[in-house]
Amino acid sequence: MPVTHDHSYVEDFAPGANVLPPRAWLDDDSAKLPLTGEWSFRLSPSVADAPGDLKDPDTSGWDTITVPGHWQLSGYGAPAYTNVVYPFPLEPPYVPTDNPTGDYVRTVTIPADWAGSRVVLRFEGVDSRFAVHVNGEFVGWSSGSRLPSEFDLTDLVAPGKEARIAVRVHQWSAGSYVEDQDMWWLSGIFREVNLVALKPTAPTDVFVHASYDLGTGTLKVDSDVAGTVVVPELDLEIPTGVEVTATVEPWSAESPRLYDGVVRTEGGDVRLRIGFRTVEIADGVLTVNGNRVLFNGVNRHEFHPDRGRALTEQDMLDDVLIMKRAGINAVRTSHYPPHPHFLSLCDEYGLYVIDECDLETHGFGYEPEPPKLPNPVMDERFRDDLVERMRRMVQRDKNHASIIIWSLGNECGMGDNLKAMYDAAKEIDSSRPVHYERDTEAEFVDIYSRMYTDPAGCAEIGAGPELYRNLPFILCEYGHAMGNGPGGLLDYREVFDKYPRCQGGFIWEFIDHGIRTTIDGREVYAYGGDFGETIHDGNFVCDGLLFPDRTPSPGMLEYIKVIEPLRIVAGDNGVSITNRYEVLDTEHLTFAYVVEVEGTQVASGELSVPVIAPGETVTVELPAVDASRPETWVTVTASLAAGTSWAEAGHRIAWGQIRLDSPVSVDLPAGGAPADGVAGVDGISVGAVKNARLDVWRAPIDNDTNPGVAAAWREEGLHRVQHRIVSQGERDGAWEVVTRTAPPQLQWGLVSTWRWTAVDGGVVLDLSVVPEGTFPEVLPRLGITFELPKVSQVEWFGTGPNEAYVDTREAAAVGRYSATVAELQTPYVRPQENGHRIDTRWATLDGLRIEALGTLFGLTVRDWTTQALETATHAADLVPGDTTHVTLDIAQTGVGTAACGPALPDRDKLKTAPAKLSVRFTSN
Ligand code: IPT
Repeated sequence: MPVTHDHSYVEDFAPGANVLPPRAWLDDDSAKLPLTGEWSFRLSPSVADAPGDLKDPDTSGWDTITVPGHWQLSGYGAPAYTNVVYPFPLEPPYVPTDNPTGDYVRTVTIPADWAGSRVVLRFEGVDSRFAVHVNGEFVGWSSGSRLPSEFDLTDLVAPGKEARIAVRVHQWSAGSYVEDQDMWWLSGIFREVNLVALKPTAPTDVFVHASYDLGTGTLKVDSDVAGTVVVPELDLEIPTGVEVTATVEPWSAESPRLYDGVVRTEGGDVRLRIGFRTVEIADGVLTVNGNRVLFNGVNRHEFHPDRGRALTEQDMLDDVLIMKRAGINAVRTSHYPPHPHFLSLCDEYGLYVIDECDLETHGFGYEPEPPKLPNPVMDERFRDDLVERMRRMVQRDKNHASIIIWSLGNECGMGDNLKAMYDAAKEIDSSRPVHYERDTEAEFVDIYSRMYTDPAGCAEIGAGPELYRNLPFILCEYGHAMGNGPGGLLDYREVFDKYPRCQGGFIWEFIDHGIRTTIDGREVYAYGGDFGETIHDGNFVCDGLLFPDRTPSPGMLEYIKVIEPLRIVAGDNGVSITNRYEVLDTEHLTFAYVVEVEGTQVASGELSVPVIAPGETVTVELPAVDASRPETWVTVTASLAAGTSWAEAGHRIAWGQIRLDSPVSVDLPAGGAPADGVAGVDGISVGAVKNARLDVWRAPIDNDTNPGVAAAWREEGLHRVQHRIVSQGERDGAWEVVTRTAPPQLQWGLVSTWRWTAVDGGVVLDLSVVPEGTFPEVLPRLGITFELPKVSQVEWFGTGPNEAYVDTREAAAVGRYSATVAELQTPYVRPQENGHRIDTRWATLDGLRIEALGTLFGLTVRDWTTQALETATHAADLVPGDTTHVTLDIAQTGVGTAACGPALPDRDKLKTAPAKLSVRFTSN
């Protein structure tokens, strides 16, 4: 079929054509006809193939598709993931001719009572560029995937008559050059579409200005159609455009006080939810209502494993509730404005928002020099589009109390277009500061921002008011949560606590973007490459605190503990409790204590704690307990006294654990007769223990792989060591086996002496390991591994209930726990080392009891080998066999965040050195 359609708009630098000026998202009385649901749909593989029949398409042979949605998740084409790189050649504004193009057609009847109103067709989000035809006429086109677009159809439709709407959506466009965010490329009409009737007598744009100062709120509501502003709770009734003051309670993330208001006009009402709050920057500190804000934030992409970025309101609520329950107080909407409903939820439940524009051009590089192409933010041809994107976001979102900062976008380098965006934002709204991280010298931004700086680097900024114009400093991204991690979060918190200017940060990122699909008959969460992409970035798309199904990963539990609003630690003669809230005292909390001896509860009760004001610390005496028994621990918990909109009464807000006894070192048992049948490295027979060997390898975690740590370990041969029995025989009352563990070809080794001593009901192993030769400086782990016939239940006394490593142990409490082997595994989307429980005192694995004598061990139990874990590409690849594999670590290297961030600090590395382990094996 000949192409009669003009597609030149696909490669146009402009933001759109015939699009109405941007305005605020309003809860108003305008009649709406939702166009969600089924549309006729046809996908053409390229623009060249897209039929030229849009004026009057015959849709009889077409499929149907559900709007909102992505066509790649509705059975057409496939998702593709890249982080920085563009999946098409860089030659703006051109895009490949093989440009999947989806046609959506739907017929609606314009309600008869819309006569006299302007009829507007509103799209909340279409990826990436689209043209609209109505009743055979070309209406216009727009771009900016995560921004709304409106078209005036008044002259093309008639009330009471049918209107045929045809929307042609292109996967790639000139707009794709500025939408290079780290996420799946997913196309289509993925947010709602509405037909709206705008009465000439009703407002179409309203701007609420509501500030707060020392008990007084100042309110002014501008409206394009004059009316009366009514706030019943404040007894206010004032004309639009007039400023008034009243005694109010302020809005903040912790106390999200909203006042219902309404703008009354002849043509209808606009409902308002007014939050009085003032954002200010003075002396290097950003304040809300005069209080320093500490951002305990996350970067949130919109994601659902089945729906992609087409979220339901329930998905959005789920995210908000998860955040509130976790103590998260801030969201950066990386890297585009979210669905407007999400922002309304942030107003209502209380979350500070950095609203970020739909902009990233990472693949061009930050400062490209000729002959490289300029980055679009330096390229004048993109300016109108970029400035318009900023205006569209600020106009849409300006009435949300939760938004306290605008952000220009992410990872574009520097260029004049950014300054123009900054100016455009300020022209509309001067009340909010503007953020942009790549303004690395703080030339024009209002907040100094970095990503992935190490704690020492943050401290340097904190200690140097002369740096970066003494602007408030945030980490817009840190604590990269890919796979097992992030480790070392406490180090950041200490810096944020010490320097007022260091105002916290936003973990990268909230959720893993694994797409639920089936590979080889097994359900998996797919990542880059799983859909046959020729260019992709693998599992870098799975770097969230939540797994794709929104269950928390251990990283989330760790973050919850690190940011908790109370600090509960040992104090002089009791427990010291610090209130770290911004505005709340502790009146809404109840305190309780539990005393346990070796994990068994011996006392519990309520703890009477005086009301603690923000920033204050109290020390409370603990009830008298007999602290003579080993492993006597008291756990103090603060919980919600009453239910809130986001959690039930009893929800845990903070906790702390204090050891009451003084740990004593345990005497190692004296030697006895040799254990029967102990055969050293080839398999000892303590009960059913088989194949005890020294273990130095872990299935590399993402934080080992990406910075090349794992590659260096492989160079040292750590992944393929061999074992040799050097000698064995009875010696000094024990069966002594000397082994040497070493990799092929290399000359270093670990010489281990295994002394097995029979004791009542079992055997004691005293292991000592001595490195020799030019050994690697750091080991992934050092311990022993052995096999058992399939174990069903594991009980242990140590840290838990979740996995804990040397740098991710804040959320782990000392206690007695029980789990199946399956429950001990953490299902990272790409399998890797997991499930370690640091500082285990003893464990029982069905009939076998293992007890630490002296140094505690790290416990790992799995139904597959480390090698199986290492070679699996998705969690579903791991299938239990008949054998359970147990590792007792003397120590293990920490996990860190090096997949994107600073290298693991030396402190958390396991340095190769002589080491010892003593454990008793008995039948349970
Ligand atoms: C940083 C990006 O801003 C973010 O979108 C994401 O890609 C993250 O990295 C990695 O997951 S950019 C990085 C080069 C510091």
